Amino acid sequence: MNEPRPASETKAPDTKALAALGGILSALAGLAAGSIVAAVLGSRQTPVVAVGSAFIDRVPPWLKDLAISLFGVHDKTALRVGILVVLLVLAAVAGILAVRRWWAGAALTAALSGLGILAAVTRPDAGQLDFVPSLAGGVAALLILRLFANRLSTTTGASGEVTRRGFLQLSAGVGLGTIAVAAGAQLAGGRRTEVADARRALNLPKPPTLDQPPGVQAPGATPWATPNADFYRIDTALSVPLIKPSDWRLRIHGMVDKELELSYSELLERDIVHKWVTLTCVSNEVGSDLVGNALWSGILLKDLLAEVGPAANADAIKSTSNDGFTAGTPLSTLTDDRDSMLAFAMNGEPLPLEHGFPVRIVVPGLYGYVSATKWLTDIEVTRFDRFEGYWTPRGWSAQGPIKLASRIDVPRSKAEPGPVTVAGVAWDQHVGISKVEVRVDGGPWQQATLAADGSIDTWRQWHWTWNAPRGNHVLQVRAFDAQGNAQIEAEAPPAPDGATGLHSVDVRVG
Ligand SMILES: Nc1nc2c(c(=O)[nH]1)N[C@H]1C(S)=C(S)[C@@H](COP(=O)(O)O)O[C@H]1N2
Ligand SMILES: [Mo]
Repeated sequence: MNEPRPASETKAPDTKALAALGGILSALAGLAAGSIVAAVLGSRQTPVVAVGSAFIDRVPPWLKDLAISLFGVHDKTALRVGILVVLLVLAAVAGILAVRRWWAGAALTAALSGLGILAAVTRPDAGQLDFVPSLAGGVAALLILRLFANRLSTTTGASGEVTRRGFLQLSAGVGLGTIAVAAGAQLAGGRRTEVADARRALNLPKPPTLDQPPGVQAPGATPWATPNADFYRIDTALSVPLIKPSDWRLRIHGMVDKELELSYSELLERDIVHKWVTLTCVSNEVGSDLVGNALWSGILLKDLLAEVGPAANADAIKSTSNDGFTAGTPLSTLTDDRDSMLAFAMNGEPLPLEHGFPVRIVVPGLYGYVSATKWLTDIEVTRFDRFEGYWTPRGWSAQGPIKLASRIDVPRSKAEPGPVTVAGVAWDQHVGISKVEVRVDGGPWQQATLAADGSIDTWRQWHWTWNAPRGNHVLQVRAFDAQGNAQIEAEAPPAPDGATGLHSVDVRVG
C-alpha cells in the first residue's frame, strides 16, 4: 500500500487542469440546460443565440465586413464557435478559481449567465420568458461547478488517486448527462422547426383586401390593426403545442344528429370568411393591453353546427385544445349572426404558433377564456349543467360576455403645453360604441371624435384635442354602448367576469 502522499505533491501539477476541465464541463452542462429550457419554452434565446444576436447588433461595420470576407456564408457559424471558445476559456478560469476561492469562480459563472440574460432581454423582439434559458443555464452551471470544486478541494485524508477517481466519475456523469440533455433540446427544437416549416409552406387563400378604416394617426396612438408580433398572448401552455396541419383533426360530437370529423385540407375546401374581430382577455385590468384587433380568416361555426345538427336541449359547446385547455361557449353565440369562426389565419398569415396554429375559435363579444380556444382539436355539443370549462372551477364565471371599456393611449405621462391629441380605443364587441367622452381634473365630460367605424365586433378608435395648461392633470375617459348605456364607473377587479372602472391617466404638462 502506498503511503498517502502529501496533497501538494499530487495536487500541484494537475489539479489546475482538472479544475479547468470541471469548469468547462459545468459550462457545457449549463449550455445544454439553457437550450432545453429554451426549446420547452419555445424561446429562440438559448444562451449562445442570445449573446450572438446581441453581438451582431453591436459589431462595428468593419468587423462585420471582415467576418463576411473571412467566413462568407459561414459567418454565423464562426460567430457561434467564437462565442463558445471564449465562453469555455472563461469557464476554465472559473473552474480554477472555484477550487481556490469558491466565490470568485461562482461570480465569474454568474456574470457569464448574466450576460446571456442581459442579451436575451434586450433583443428588440424579446418575449417575457426569454431570460429564463440563460438563467436556468447559469443555475445548472453553478450547481455542477460546486460539485467539481468540492471533489477537488476535499483532499484532506484522501489520496490523490481517490480524489482523481471521484473527479473522473463525476466528469463522466456530467458529460453523459450533458449529451443527453443537448440531444433532447435538439429533438424538441427540431419539432418546432418542422411545424414552423410546415406553416411557412402553406399557401392559404388571401383575404380579398386588408383595407382598414383610416383611424387615428397621432404618434403613440394604438393602430387599428394589431400586428401579429404585437398581439397579446395568454394561455396555460408552458410549451407551445406543435401541430402539423397534416396531422390536425377536429372532431365535432356530443348532442348532435351526426358527428363530423374534419381535416385541415377539408376545412380549406369550405366557404371561407374574413372578418375583423377584437379579442379581449378577461384578465385585462382597466387601461391595460390584453386586447387586440386582427383580420381573421376561417369558416363559420354556424355552418358546421348546422351540418351536425345540435339537439334541441343542447345550450353549449365544450371546446378542447391539443394540450387539454377547455372553454364553454353558449351555442347561441355560435349560431346567431355574429359570424363566430374556426380561424386558420390572422392578418393574412397562417395563425402564428403562439396564437393557436393551425386552427382556433374566434367568437366576437366573448372573452377569450370562454371562447377563443387555440390549438383546437375537439368540439363537444353539450349543456352548461354537464361540464365546466378550464377557468370556471378556478374562480371565473362560466359566462363571459366582454364588458364595455375604454382606454387612453396618448398621452400616458407627459405633454407639452398647448394643443395635445388625446387618443385611445373603446370596445364593446358585438354591441358597438356610440360615444366616447373625456374629462380633465374631474371637470365636465367633453365629447371625443370617433374614428371611422370597423364594425360592432371591433374596437373603436377615438381622439380629442386638449388645450393643455402647465401643471399636473388627470385625464379620464368613458364610453357609451350602441344603446347609449354608459360604462360602469364602479371599480371591480378582473375576477370573476371582467374589470370595470374608468381609465385615468396622470399627465405632467410643461
Ligand atoms: N388552448 C388554449 N386556448 C386558449 C387559452 C389557453 O390557455 N389555452 N387561453 C384563452 C384566453 S384566456 C385568451 S384571452 C385567448 C388569448 O388569445 P391570444 O393568445 O391569441 O391573444 O386565448 C384563449 N384560448
Ligand atoms: Mo384570457
